[in-house]
Amino acid sequence: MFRPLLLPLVLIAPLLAACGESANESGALEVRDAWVRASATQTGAAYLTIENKTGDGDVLLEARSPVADTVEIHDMTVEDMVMRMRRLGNLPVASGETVELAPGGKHIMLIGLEAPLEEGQTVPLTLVFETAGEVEVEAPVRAAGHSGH
Ligand SMILES: [Cu+2]
Repeated sequence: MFRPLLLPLVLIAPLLAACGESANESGALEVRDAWVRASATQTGAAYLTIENKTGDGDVLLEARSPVADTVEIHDMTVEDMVMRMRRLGNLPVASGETVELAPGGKHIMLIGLEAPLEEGQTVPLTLVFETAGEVEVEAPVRAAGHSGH
C-alpha cells in the first residue's frame, strides 16, 4: 500500500525546489539604515533594518566585522526595571517581515573592539543569512545619544 506513494513524492520534490528559486527572484532581502553607536570602551552595538521581500522566510545566522573580535546577535529586554541582554542563536526574518534592530531592543553586539569607534568612521558589517548568503553593509558611527532617525 505504501510503495505507490514513493514515486509521486520523488517527482514533486524537484518542482517544490524550483518554486522556491523563482520566489527568490521576485524580491530581495534588504539590509538598510545600518549604524554603529560610538564607543570608547571594548564593546559596541550596531543597529539596522532587515526587510524580507523574497517570498520565503530567511534566518540571520551570524554577523561579522573586522573591528571586533566577536560579533553576536543580542536582544535587550527590561525585567523588573533592569535592562538585560541575551544572546540570540539566530534571528528569523519571515517572508514579508521587516525586523528592526534598534536601541533598547535587538542589536548586533561588537565585543572586543580593536580601537574606539568614533563619529565619522564607517564600520563594515557582514550579515550571514541562511538563504540570501552574505550581505555586506557599511555602517556609519553615530554619537552615543543617537536613537534612530
Ligand atoms: Cu548586546
